[in-house]
Amino acid sequence: MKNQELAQIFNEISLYLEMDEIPFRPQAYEKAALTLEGLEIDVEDIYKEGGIKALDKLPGIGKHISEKIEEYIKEGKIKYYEDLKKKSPVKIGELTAVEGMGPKKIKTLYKKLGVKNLKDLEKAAKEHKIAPLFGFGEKTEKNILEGIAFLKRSKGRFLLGEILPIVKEIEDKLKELKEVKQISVAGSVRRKKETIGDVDFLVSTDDSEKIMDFFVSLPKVEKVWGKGKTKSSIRVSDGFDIDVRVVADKSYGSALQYFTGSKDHNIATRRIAIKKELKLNEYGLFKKEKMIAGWDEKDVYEKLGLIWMEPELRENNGEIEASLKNNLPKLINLKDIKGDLHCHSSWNGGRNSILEIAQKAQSLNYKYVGVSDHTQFLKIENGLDEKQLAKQKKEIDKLNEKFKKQKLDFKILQGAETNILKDGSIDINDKALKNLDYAIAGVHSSFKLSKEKMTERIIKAIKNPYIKIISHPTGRLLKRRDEYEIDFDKILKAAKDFNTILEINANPIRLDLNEVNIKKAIKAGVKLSINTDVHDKSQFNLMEFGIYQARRGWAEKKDVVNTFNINKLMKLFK
Ligand code: DGT
Ligand code: CA
Ligand code: CA
Repeated sequence: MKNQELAQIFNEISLYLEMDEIPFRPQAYEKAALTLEGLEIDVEDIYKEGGIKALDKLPGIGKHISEKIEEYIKEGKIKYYEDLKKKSPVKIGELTAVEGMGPKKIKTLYKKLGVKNLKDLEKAAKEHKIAPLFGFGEKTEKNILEGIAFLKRSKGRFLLGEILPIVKEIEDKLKELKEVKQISVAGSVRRKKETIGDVDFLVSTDDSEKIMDFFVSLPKVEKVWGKGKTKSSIRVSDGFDIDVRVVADKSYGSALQYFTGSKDHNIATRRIAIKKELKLNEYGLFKKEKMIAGWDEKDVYEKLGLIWMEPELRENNGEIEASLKNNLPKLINLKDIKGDLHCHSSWNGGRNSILEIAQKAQSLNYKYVGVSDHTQFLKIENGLDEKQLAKQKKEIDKLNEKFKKQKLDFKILQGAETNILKDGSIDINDKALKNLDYAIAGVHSSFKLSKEKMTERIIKAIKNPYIKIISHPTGRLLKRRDEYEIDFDKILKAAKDFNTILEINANPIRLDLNEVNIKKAIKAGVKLSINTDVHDKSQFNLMEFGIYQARRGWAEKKDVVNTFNINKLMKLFK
């Protein structure tokens, strides 16, 4: 899907134009970005079917912008945007990467302090020039410094969610080449790690030159780091690097094993080979000089006396031992999911009505969906009060009635995402909670309490009998914000004692719990729920990333409550 990439570009164009004080056009680009963000269908498909005229018909998109979209689809970039980027003194992409830095702040800081890039921003904050500005203050200044520090620590890594759609696109293009015999992505992308250093492709072919020529001239290529017969490296316009390695067919399996990694997993497999007096490398598995495996990855593992294991497990965290004992987990799959329990509707500022959410969930073959709008404390998100929740229930009951008449095997559940206040109390009374099918609670404020206070705060919410799920339990934002400090073991114990479910938030920027905590939760007998936290029905497809994360934490179907059928789920909520 190019929609989100284009939306991002249009937002940046809007900001560049605004800084140049060009009238009207910034709003036009902003509007186009908004349309693209909310679009269910791939713009590329719209274009392929109806050409530029079909783009023109989209709300908020006129002739001028349609042309830009066409250019992006055809060329992989937009010259107008590249020129603006080059011409503008302000590095917008760099600045928006800092948590809390939006277009308005960037514009003000540029105008008042001449902040053009990350370095300027850090300098201005350190010299306390930002705090006195109107609309900023001490706290913002401190947050900016922390945001920069965090960015430095996670520098050079990209979110799986940003990278995967682009990887799939490039993979599809390579697949079209008739010279390609086999192809796979390898490395951390194949292992579905939450952040990615670089992308690794593996190709088997008899005509390496053809592959490499094609690869280094992909439309997105910005730099070619190197081009050889067996390895080439490029940087794409999205900022990350891709390696391609070419091997002969007979080595494809062992090369896939090697380049999938992780490095620690490889060290362990090689050690096993040595013990058996074998030699394992990317070219094959050898006994003396004779190759005994290499064509096929599964075969390589089996000749080592191991059972093949899913790439998500290959971190040398016990998977080798489990494989030797034939004790590998049977990992959860996307198709096991029967519903989504964390969705926001237009009742609290989401884009879609409850009916639209339900229909989208039905189209995914879900059997239920939980509408869980924010409650009153979150004013910026139009949190609902007791009365509104009661009114919402009527709407939900009516829809469920209708589905029943239509003999649809589908139910909307009424949840709510409540707020765990600073002292651990919930921002809405028990009476309101009691009328819901289930309630979620999450921390949305005061992130910087001491470890003790934060742990106590969350445990207090866990103990509330109406709270069934804790949303995004560690509060991290990948590449932006660390987890808040908590004693996770204590939280697990409370969750177990009070039968409270912990969420794996499927949004690629959150993905908490991490894999270590997921594994711990399963071991402690705590149930999990994989939720997308959608504010727009197009985000339902983020479930995929929650599944990857769950798999990295060794989760099976039975560990995840939204694989249960509705009766079993409701019993759990009782
Ligand atoms: P990344 O790119 O930082 O997200 O992580 P990876 O795992 O994709 O690492 P990368 O791209 O450096 O290398 C790809 C795979 O190649 C890696 O997972 C395992 C293998 N590999 C690379 N360097 C070594 C090494 O020094 N020893 C061993 N045994 N394997 C290696
Ligand atoms: Ca890599
Ligand atoms: Ca690499």
